[in-house]
Amino acid sequence: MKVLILGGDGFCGWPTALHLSVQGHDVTLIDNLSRRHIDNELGVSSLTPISPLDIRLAAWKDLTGRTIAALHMDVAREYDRLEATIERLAPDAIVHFAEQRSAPYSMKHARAKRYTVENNLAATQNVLCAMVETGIDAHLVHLGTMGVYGYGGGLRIPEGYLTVEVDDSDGARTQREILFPPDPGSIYHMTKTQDQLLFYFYNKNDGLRITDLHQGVVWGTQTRETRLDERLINRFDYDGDYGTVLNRFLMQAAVGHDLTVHGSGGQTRAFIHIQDTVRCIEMAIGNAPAAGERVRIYNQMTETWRVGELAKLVARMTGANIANLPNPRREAPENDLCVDNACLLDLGLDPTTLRDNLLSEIIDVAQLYAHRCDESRILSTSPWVRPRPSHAEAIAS
Ligand code: NAD
Ligand code: USQ
Repeated sequence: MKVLILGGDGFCGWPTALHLSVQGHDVTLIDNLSRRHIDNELGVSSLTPISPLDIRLAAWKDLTGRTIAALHMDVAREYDRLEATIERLAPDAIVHFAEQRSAPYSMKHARAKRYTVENNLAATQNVLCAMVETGIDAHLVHLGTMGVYGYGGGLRIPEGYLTVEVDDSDGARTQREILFPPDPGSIYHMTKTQDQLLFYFYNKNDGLRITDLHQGVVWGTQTRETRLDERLINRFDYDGDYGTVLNRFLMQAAVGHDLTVHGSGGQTRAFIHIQDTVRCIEMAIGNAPAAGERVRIYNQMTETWRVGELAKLVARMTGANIANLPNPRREAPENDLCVDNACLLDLGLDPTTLRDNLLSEIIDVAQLYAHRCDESRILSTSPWVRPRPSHAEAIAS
């Protein structure tokens, strides 16, 4: 299959490019390196020493004989080039990772909020528009997020669609399937809820074939392919904006920092290991929707954990201290989360769950590169709520 990967230099996109290449797919990736630029802007860098993209690609060719083509392109701002590229390559599948993905960064300041909305919505809109204008019948696989649903509310979260019973125009009760009501908790998550509407429209109006993968928090760093050589190593974000919770706890334990639990740690989230991410994408592109099918939505997660329980697990393994810090986010201090993930399990996903040996592997990686950690950048400080007196009173009541 010809596969175009948008955002192929990122944490999920790079291992996906290697995984699909090793499966025999003809892979081209596009990236504008904005993630590396944001690291420069924030004055942080991946804990692992990620190579420049051209070195990564040359190493892959040296080691496997396989070529991955790459284009430096801004999917949100270079529409004409994107359309011409899709026309020229005529991909069978397009995997879309090319969005600003940090919730804390998206709440950091006005510029980051506006950038996140403009970048993410324009990127998704441009891909969809280019698919229609070129007439290329590719299958679009998009990385969405579990956060579109708002983490629970006491319901078992279905895979995208909710069956509701409503009155019809004759007053009789009737059942309808609707998109699960969106309930985003950050500007970033809000862009993913808006992506869903773009997919709904382009699928209904233009018949585009789309799979939206509502992914949980990804943990781990290496996959089978990125482990082959240090030049292929995957990024490991640990800073207060881009580091995600379990990887942060594991690296914090490795460098002797307290584990930074926000609030009581009662927040429950869905998780998936990076090896399962790449496998899920392989399965999604291998099982494209039929012509005329509505947008497929899969919940791409394998287990749920309370943040505080994760901290206790890491503390038990390593002897690290747990610090319950004031929560910079506006989020429920505690929630239950029950998620239906039958679609990917039915396609053959064999979940990689939290196991000591995998957790230890991440601690080993973190210890190996601990000298690259800037401990002053560990705490998460991007504020969800600005000091507006009337609003603060409303929240308090
Ligand atoms: P990442 O930031 O590491 O990778 C995204 C890549 O896209 C980066 O290399 C960036 O340079 C590129 N990019 C961004 N905007 C672009 C643009 N306009 N044009 C071209 N390239 C652009 O993020 P990630 O962790 O790999 O996440 C990938 C996708 O998966 C995101 O859409 C994210 O929302 C989703 N996701 C990630 C996680 C997670 O825990 N990492 C969990 C759920 C969903
Ligand atoms: N948390 C802590 N301590 C920390 C970091 C985080 O207690 O040091 C808490 C947060 O307050 C939050 C939870 O852990 O309650 C998860 O935070 P996170 O940073 O691991 O994940 P999140 O901001 O939700 O975003 C990540 C990815 C995003 C993806 C999302 C999937 O960055 O791209 O969409 O996970 S999900 O959470 O399922 O929506």
